[in-house]
Order: sequence, then C-alpha cells, then structure tokens
Amino acid sequence: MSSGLYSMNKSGFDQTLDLTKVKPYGDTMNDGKTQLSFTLPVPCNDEAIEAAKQLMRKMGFENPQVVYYKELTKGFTFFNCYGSCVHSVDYTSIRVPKVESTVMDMHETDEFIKTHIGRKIVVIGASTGTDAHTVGIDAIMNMKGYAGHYGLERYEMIEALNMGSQVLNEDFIAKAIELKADALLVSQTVTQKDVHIQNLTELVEMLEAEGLRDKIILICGGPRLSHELAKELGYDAGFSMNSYADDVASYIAQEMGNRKAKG
Ligand code: B12
Repeated sequence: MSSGLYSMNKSGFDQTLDLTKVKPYGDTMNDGKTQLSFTLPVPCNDEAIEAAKQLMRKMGFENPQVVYYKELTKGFTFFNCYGSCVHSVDYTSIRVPKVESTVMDMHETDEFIKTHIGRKIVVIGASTGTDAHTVGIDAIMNMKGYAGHYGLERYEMIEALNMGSQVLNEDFIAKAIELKADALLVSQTVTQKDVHIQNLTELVEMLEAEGLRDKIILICGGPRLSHELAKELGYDAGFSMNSYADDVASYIAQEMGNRKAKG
C-alpha cells in the first residue's frame, strides 16, 4: 500500500485535493473520469457511436469512449460511455438545507414521546395520487422495518397506519380527520412530468382549505425529493434516499415537542 503511494508520487500523478475545484475521481485525483449511459433515437451503427462521442464532447467530456452499445429496439441505441469531465465545482460554497433534528433510535424516540408528549402520536402514511410504488412507504412504516431499522408500526408510542398506494388526497385527508392524525407521511416515487409536484401541492391546498394544515406535521419522502423542495411546496420536512423510520420518527417527536413547548 505505502509502496504503491510512493511510486504514484514518483510517477508524478496529481494527488492534490482542492475542495474548491472538485471533479470526478476515476483512477487518480482530478482525472475527471466519468461513466454515463444514455439512449439515442437513431439506428445502431457507426454513425450512432460517432453521434454519442460528439454529444459527450458537447457535454464537457474529453476523450469520449463508447464502451458498450446495443440496439434497444428498431431505431433506438443504448450506450455506456466513459470520458473525462473538464468541469469542477466549489464544494466549500455548497449549503444544502436539511431536516434539523437529532436522530434517535426507536427506544429513545418512544421515551422522548412519553416524556415530552405524554400520549401516543398518530401517524398516517400513503403513496398518493396515481403513484403505485409502495416499497418506500413500507420501508418507513412496516413493523419488520428496512435495512435494520424498525418501521413506525413497531414503535410503542406511535399509532401508525399505512394506507398503501394510489390513495386519493381526499381519502387521505378523510382518514387524517377520522383518526385525528398528528403527522401525515406522503411518499412520491414517480416524478415524470412533475406529477409529484401536482400531487404534493394539491394535498397542501386541500389541507389548507380544511383548516388542517397548521394542526398537522406534513412530511413527504421519495427518491427524487429533498428537504428544500418539500419546504418550497409547503411541507414541514422532506426525506430522500437512505432515510429510515428513525429519521422521520425522531423529527416528528421533536417537532411535536417544540410545538407543544411554544404552546
Ligand atoms: C419496484 C418498482 C416498481 C414496481 C412498484 C411495486 C411496488 N409495490 O412498489 C412497479 C412495477 C409497479 C413499478 C411501476 C412503475 N414504475 Co417503477 N420502479 C420500481 C423500482 C425498480 C424500485 C423502487 C423501489 O421499490 N425502491 C426501494 C425503496 C425502498 O426506495 P425508495 O422508494 O427510494 O424509498 C426510500 C426513500 O426514498 C425514502 N422514502 C420513500 N418514500 C418516503 C416517504 C416518507 C414520508 C419518508 C420519510 C421517506 C420516504 O425512504 C425509503 C427508504 O430509505 C424503481 C427503480 C429503482 N431501482 O429505484 C422504478 C422506478 C421508480 N419506476 C419508474 C417508473 C417510470 C414506473 C412506471 C411509470 C413505469 C410505467 N411506464 O408503467 C410505473 C408507475 C406505476 C404507477 N402508477 O406508479 C421510474 C420512475 C422515474 C421517475 N423519476 O419518475 C423508476 C425510477 C425506474 C426508472 N429508472 O425509470 N415500479
């Protein structure tokens, strides 16, 4: 290991990490090496390969290489390519809005709820609108949990109801009223044609019309969502990939505690 590094130094490879000019890392620092894949709506031939390379140069990649290509169907060709990215970003200037809460495990959250709320809290979740993806919301709510994190159904101090997928916003709100929900969890996986924005915005508007928006902690999640987008759309918090029940349960408990403290 150390002799490898030594020889790399001797061979003159760039080892400088400048966080104000970060670019992809392939074999050596700052080589910009990137893999990307895309499909072109052209027949699978030599001209298609050349078109893919020209596009990559226009995208800012030097030394474009097509390492795999295949006809998807007549008139469409799929490519896997490598190239060296000429651009860089200033990592030091990046600030991403995040959910501000301390992540606790299930037992800590249950204790927190007992101490600070003094009753079980009601959480209802669903994948709303036309969205048929259930795995994300199940990962958060299911008793068995996901990736070693127990879901909300397992929490002693949370009454959790998972309504499943393709739940209409009307039905979601009706259930929230019936069960006096403290928090609503919306999962949106499909973002094609911005359908998630429509669904998520409609729910906020309907909750406002019912006079419920301020009384409920409203949370959305999904692989293409972010806390920043969630806030823009009128949600209290948004969670994305690699989030677990612990994250959202901690947030709900602490947010309810904060609201209670403020009166
Ligand atoms: C399984 C799957 C399906 C299954 C769903 C079965 C089911 N019961 O869920 C079926 C086959 C039905 C399906 C259908 C479709 N699918 Co699909 N599907 C997938 C796939 C392969 C996996 C999704 C998944 O389960 N991920 C695992 C879970 C655990 O991850 P997750 O959802 O990100 O959840 C985590 C976080 O995001 C977060 N989270 C999620 N929700 C919430 C909610 C809250 C409140 C919180 C706090 C956190 C949170 O926590 C979770 C755990 O960390 C993805 C591709 C992929 N590999 O991701 C495509 C994918 C999501 N599908 C896609 C598409 C396009 C479709 C269809 C439109 C295809 C079609 N033309 O018919 C249909 C849509 C049907 C519909 N009406 O919704 C696209 C979406 C593209 C986009 N950005 O819009 C993807 C990305 C595939 C692709 N590359 O094109 N699909």
